[in-house]
Amino acid sequence: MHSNTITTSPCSLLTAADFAGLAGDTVLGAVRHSTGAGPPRWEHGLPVLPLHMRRPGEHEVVEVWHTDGPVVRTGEHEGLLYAHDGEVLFCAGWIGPSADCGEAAHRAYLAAFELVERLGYPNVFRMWNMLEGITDRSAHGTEVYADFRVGRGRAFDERGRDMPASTGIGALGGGVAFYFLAHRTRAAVHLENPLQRPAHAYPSRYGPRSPSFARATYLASEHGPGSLYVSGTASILDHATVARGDVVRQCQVTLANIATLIGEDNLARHGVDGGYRLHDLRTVKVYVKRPEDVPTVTRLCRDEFSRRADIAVFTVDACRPDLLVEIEGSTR
Ligand code: 3EB
Repeated sequence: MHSNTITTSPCSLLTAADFAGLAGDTVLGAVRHSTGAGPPRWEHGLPVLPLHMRRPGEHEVVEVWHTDGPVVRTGEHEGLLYAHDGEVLFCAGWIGPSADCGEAAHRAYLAAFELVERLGYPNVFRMWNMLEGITDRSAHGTEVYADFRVGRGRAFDERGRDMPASTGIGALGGGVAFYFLAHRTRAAVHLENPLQRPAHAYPSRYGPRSPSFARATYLASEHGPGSLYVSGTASILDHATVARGDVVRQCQVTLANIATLIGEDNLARHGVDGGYRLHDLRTVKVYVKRPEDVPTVTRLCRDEFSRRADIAVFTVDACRPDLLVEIEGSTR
């Protein structure tokens, strides 16, 4: 359906040692899921975001966004570190610990939108938001995740921007951090899931401002299959959490949600030819609330996804206290 030539940036999930051994010229940017967080920094001239997503004893997972572009340019804009290769932009930012992350999220997202417009990568197609104490109360007595949604939502409204695929998930420390990918052209299709109410239309009982994200984003390619980016997906049907307290069923509902989202019927509904199955997701990140559920969830996911998929499991909270598991993924 799209005639633009698009290359996308494949992702892999590596150990720190494998990351250290990579040829630098294949990397656009990276996220270190480690035991400490902080502002994005330069490593070998490329932007790297350290996130506190691992517990003591868990090995670091490095999420690497690759490039085959011959020239990677880098820069900094209001604390955001970025790299771009002529097609894709990787950008990372850190809000850090604060009494109210809403105002900071508003500023950070406005800076991000300003950057992508100025650099000519207007199409933000995937974003991640990691929030320490996501379900805690902030100094205002409101929920941290609610404060964040309000600030982020205002930035989307003020700039009239499309809502892309996203993850909004807990972190073990470091306040709020985020990173995103943007494309030079506009050939992105933001997908909704017929089994789930669009997040921006959740009822107000979940808080003051519905979250601003799509269930997935599809990028077409002239040369072959496109790329699909699936948002953090949970055991939510319509707007309600289902299978409270039952991690096996939550995992099954989540996987079924993703299967419906990426399947042929739903893509056709959005004007996209073809369809995907769980086996086609080659980079998968799984978030599990309770450490004791990790073996069960890992086994269920290994059974459903391809043996060729990179799968990483993180033990962090999701945005609703009753969500025990959340899963995201992308094709390559
Ligand atoms: C949900 O479906 C679970 O705020 O960016 C999933 C993906 C969730 C993204 C976000 C939140 C976000 O509502 C939570």
